[in-house]
Amino acid sequence: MAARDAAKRIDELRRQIEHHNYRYYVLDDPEVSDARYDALMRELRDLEDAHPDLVVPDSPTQRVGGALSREFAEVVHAVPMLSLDNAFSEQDVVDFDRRARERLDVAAIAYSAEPKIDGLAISVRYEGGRLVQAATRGDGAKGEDVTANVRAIRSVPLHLVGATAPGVLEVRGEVFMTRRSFTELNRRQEEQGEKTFANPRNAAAGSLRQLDPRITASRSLDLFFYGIGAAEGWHMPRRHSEVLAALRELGLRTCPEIDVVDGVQGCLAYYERIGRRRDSLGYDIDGVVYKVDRLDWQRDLGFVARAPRWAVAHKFPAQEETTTVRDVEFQVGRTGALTPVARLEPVFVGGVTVSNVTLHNMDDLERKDVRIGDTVVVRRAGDVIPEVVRVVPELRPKHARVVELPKRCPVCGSHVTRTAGEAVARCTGGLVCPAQRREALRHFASRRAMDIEGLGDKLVEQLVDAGRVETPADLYALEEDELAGLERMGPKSAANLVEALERSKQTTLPRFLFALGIRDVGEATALALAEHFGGLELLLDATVEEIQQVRDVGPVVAAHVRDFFDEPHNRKVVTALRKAGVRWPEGTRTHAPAEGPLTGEVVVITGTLESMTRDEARDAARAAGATVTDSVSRKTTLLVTGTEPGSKLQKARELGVRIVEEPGFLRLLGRPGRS
Ligand code: 9MJ
Repeated sequence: MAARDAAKRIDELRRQIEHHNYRYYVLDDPEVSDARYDALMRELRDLEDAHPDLVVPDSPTQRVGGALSREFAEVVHAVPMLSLDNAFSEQDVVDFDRRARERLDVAAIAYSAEPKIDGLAISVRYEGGRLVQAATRGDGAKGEDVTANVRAIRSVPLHLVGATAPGVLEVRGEVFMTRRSFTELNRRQEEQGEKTFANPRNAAAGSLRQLDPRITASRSLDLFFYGIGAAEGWHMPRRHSEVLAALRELGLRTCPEIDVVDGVQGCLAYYERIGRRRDSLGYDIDGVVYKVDRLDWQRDLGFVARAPRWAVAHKFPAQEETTTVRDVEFQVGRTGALTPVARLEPVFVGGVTVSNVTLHNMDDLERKDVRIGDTVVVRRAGDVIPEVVRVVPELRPKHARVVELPKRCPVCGSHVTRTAGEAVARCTGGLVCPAQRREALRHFASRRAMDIEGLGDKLVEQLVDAGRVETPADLYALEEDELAGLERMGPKSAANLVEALERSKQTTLPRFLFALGIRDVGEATALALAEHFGGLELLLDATVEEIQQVRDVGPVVAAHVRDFFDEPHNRKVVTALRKAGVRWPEGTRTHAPAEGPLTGEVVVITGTLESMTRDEARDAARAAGATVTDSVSRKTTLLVTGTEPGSKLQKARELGVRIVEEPGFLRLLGRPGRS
């Protein structure tokens, strides 16, 4: 291409690219796809490569320059950059508004209400429409020259839009990083073994203060403008809100959440509104700013020290604070899981005082390397449960103590196990641990376990609260008289319960094993264990390897079984239960005869059946020789469907499992008829 044509095309491309930047960043309304935009940039770059003499510093291709060799130069702000007074309560805002009205001698003030972006204040100077300088706030009077880096921020125009640019315009705004860019940056940093940033603000600061603008360019910073400093040759509007509108027309991006509100009530309503949306904005804000909208009133109000009397920052409660870890204790949950909980020096964060915070499990605690005595960053965002974000290693005292998993349960003294590959540590005293008592008793009495009719959740709770029952064995010592005295129990139901307890003693080994509540031992596993060992004695003394011989039992479940019976407390309860008269026919295969019409089938039952309950259907299938499981897998050979079968049917179809409906199932059982 001839030089003349090239110059023309280059000019055109630059104008188009700047226009698309404006549409994208300021209006948030792009006209072209990213691909089209990239194609324009590529064409411009190619042309400039072919005609190096046509390259100018403020071409869109020249945003990112080479590295600075020295420190940042000092910049004296033509008009000092302000700081804001803070309001920490509604009362502070009410007082601010009252003082302003009294000084102005007016009844009501309209305010520009703006999110307070949690970033770094910056001043950008345009001369004749061209970006010539950008500086940090510094001490307000002078800052650092970060022009090369601010040029690398894509939402900052290198040229102002429109034919009549002001002679001089210094605009003020906040540089920040979106949460998404922050997460992405930290991911990259981690991948490359570089240090990660604690929060988006630090990441933005670290990225802006790079001597090499190529690094800044790679870190996706953003910028919202919110005011002006020096202005020459500019028609000054009458209101702050009009200044913001004028900035947008010049191609300068402002925060879309900014609004004009009436009086202090309007301010507080805005605060509530933005506060509710705080977590969904995509960037961090630490409060809202109210500015008297009329500029003549701003002038009348003036300044105290360096803060204006016409603006105030209404802060949100901080979402992150530091405090120290006094101790770490372990709580035991209903299922025996041990949870480390940090006891903190109480700290006010996210609007509440936090003195305890869960560390979830040992993996989490070890990954964060939390030690007793450490200083930690605690975060509470919105209604989310407070958490320890990280330790501040620089503040770790010499005597900081590593947290160790207790060998014994802090509640019942039983052994604690932590299976390799599992994050959670557990108390093995399933039958005796008070923390697990209710759950254990409920399970023990349930229909598929010992089937103690009349012993519901409420009653279990009453008996435990009254201290009458600690382990399942204690159930069998309950007497009619004392039961009759309990709330909502009459003599009749007491007699019924004692009878049900008596009846439950005659059980089967699979039911008994299931009733013990051994971790991961469901009905199918209990049955398999019972069939394999034939009786309890052999199982009690079996090694992990021997237990693993049982059908469908892997190393993890085998370890749970072994741990359970290794715990003396549990064995004592088993002995006590047998002493109380709990018995089963030894050596027989109670539920699964070796042969039947469904021998070899692995059956799943789903949906509602008409002629029997699902439990009855499972028993019938087992009695017919089938193995019954809960979920459809590759091993499943037969799916029995009732009405509303749900997702299991879909899965079975995908796996090509044979599917029968109720009549077909009854035929297979050898009892067709009804239906
Ligand atoms: C922030 N940080 O978003 C001001 N700010 O006005 C807004 N900061 C400010 N305004 C005068 N929206 C001094 C600082």
